[in-house]
Amino acid sequence: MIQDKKVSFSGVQPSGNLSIGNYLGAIRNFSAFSEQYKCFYCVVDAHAITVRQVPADLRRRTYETLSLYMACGLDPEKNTLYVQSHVPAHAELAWALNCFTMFGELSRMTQFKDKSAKHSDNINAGLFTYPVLMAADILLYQTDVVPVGIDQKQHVELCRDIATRFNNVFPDTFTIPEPIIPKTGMKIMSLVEPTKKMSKSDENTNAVVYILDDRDTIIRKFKRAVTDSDTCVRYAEGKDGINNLMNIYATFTGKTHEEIEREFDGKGYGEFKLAVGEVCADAMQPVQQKFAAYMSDKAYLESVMKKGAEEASYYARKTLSKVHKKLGFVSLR
Ligand code: AQP
Repeated sequence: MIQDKKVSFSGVQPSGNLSIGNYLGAIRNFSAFSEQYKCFYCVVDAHAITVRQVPADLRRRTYETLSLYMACGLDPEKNTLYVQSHVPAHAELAWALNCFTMFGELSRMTQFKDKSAKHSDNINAGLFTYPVLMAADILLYQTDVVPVGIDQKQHVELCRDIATRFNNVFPDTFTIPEPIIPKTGMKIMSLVEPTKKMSKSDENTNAVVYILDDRDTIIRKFKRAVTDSDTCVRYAEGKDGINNLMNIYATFTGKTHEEIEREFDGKGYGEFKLAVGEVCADAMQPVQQKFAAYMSDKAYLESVMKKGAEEASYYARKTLSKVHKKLGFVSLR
């Protein structure tokens, strides 16, 4: 609890142009917590370097991700918005937590398996211990809830295990967090390989709809989305492409699968795909306009980063000092 409020924490990596997966699975849900919770939303640049990044791109995307947070409705006066590398306590707590995390646990993480297969030339220790840094991100703020897409559920569960293990040795150190997974939009799939998650770092840009894609590009990508040889818009096993498009349409419109099936009864896939593209483009337009305004004011963005880093550091240092004291580190006053 901070100031009698429960705490919400989440983050997004500036590892590519943000996708509608990041938007529907995570960012658009963040602002729902702003009134009732003390919210920390972080641009997790330290996580991004587990995969090689072009430094200039990483720097630009850090500003862009912060701008997107605000364009999606996060008010920096009501939420602590900051950049992970500006708060060194994240890396410091991660070290301590590494010593409470088992090799076997990290070996079982599906994201590690996927990313090490994808980046077989660079299976670095950071990629392996990524979930420990994520646990530190969360536990530093005595977080109660973590709004994330379902792909991150396994990491939040590991975070809970690490915190519980630490608390068993040193009672009352960490709050045990709960993942909050949205009912719809929890896993948006690739438009080209709909059995695979839509990822911002996918090399095939047709597989991903980016938040900042223009209207024509969004509609073109949906028109080309892989479907099946059936012609009927219905949610069913084996219809991964259509199921994904129905989920995207449902998440943007709030309609159920049954309502969507009725709406497109007797209509072909072409008409349905166009409708999905249009609702997505309509939803992205105001976000894009606000994004452009924020990006044109770098000084303002830096002032938000600075204020956020100061606020976050204040709470992070409190937890870190508690941890160091419990571990037996000597503190100098
Ligand atoms: N396809 C998705 N559907 C629903 N939610 C998603 N998220 C990511 N992809 C989808 C959610 O977005 C938040 C931020 O994710 P991240 O940047 O920390 O990393 P990620 O989960 O690894 O996302 P990407 O897009 O796949 O990034 P890359 O390509 O760099 O690995 C998280 O809450 C995540 O669940």
